[in-house]
Order: sequence, then C-alpha cells, then structure tokens
Amino acid sequence: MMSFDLFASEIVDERISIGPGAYVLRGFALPYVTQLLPAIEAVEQQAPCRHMVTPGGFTMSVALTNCGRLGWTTDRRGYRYTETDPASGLPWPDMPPSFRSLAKEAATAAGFDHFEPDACLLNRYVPGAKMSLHQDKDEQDFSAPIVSVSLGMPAVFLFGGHARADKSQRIPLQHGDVVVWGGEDRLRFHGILPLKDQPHPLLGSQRINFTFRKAG
Ligand code: MD3
Ligand code: FE
Repeated sequence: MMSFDLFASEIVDERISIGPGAYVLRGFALPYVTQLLPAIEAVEQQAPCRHMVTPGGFTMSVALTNCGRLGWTTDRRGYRYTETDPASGLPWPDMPPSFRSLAKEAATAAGFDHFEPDACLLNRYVPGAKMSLHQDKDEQDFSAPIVSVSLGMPAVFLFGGHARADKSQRIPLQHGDVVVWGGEDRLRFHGILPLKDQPHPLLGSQRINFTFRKAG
C-alpha cells in the first residue's frame, strides 16, 4: 500500500546534516533495539560499567565499559585504548554481531563505506550525569568516522567547533537516534548536558550511548 511505504521510508531515511561530515539518522537504531538490549546485557555481564577517573583526578559521572578488540579507558596516568579490561585483566567482550551490522549500515547511510570498527565504548548515564566538552583524539585513524547510538532517556548533545571556545549547537538526541561523524567534523568538540530525569518506557531512568570507533 503506497501511503504506508512512503511513511515507512520517511522514518527510515530521515538523515539530517549537522556539519559537512556529520549526520543525525533519526530512529535508525529502532529496528535493532530488540537485538541490542540482550547484547548490551551480555557485554555488561562480562565487563560491568564503572566510573573511571580522569588524569585530572575527577571521577566521571558517566559509567562506561567496552566491547571489541580495543577498549577506551582512563585513570590518573592518562587516556588510552587497551586490549584488556583493567578491572578483570581479561580481553574486552567481543563486539556483538548486531552492534557491528548496525554500525556498518549507519556509516554507509551517511556515505562512509567499508567502516571496520575495532572498538565500541558504551556509556551509561543516570539523571544528572553529563559529559563535558572534549575531542575524541585517542584513536590512531582519524580518517574513519565515529558512529554513535543513543538508547533510553533523551539528552541534549553539544556540537562545538574545532576550538573549545567555539559556539556549540544543541542537538536533542532520542532513543534510537544514530549520529555519524567523519571527515572534517571528526575532531570537533562535543559533549552532553546534564541529563534530566525523563524515564524511558523500556530503559527507565537511564540513557545508554555506544560509539563505534576505529581505534587501532
Ligand atoms: C562528535 N559520547 O563517548 S556520542 C564519547 O552521548 C562521547 O555519550 C557522547 O562523546 C555520548 O566520547 C556523545 C557522540 C560523539 C562521539 C564522538 C564524536 C560525537 C562526536 C567525535 C567527533 C565529533
Ligand atoms: Fe566523545
């Protein structure tokens, strides 16, 4: 039926350009949610989210874990990618196949073919948690994009410029949204405003964000 097809393709194809190499794919992850939630639980069973300490001595309000060959960590000695979870000494959990296909399909939809992520950083936010303005520059390869998936409570994403003091755009992100950053937008400053408590029907009072990277 024609009107239904049009409606479905509108939902699937909503692609909003927020920079020359940055796209919001509204609702792109929604068809994957039933596969993603059990996969997230499995990752967290092997490598629970934890609050890490920054080199400056601050404990992050966001709790994080990783899957894939490499995982991002921080402690008093600095930020880096490691092959093992410092909490257990074991390799990070494998990247679930549903994670990898979502990342590759989203990258392709944004015009980045052949994305081969080797790291997936999973952030868990509760009300009040935030992420201050920063750049992601611990990866070896800035030519690959970063793909991020938001689930659960909504958040306001800050999308800045190439200098910390540049003005930021505020972009609301909802359950199921995917954002892809590449090219000249790859090194832009970005962050997340403190989360309000707006419980989500499936996930309750939390927001989960996971980002796929080519780190090694
Ligand atoms: C823009 N996470 O884990 S995802 C992070 O929602 C991080 O948890 C935020 O920033 C979150 O490092 C935002 C979005 C994101 C990730 C990487 C980017 C935006 C980016 C790299 C360049 C520009
Ligand atoms: Fe970041």
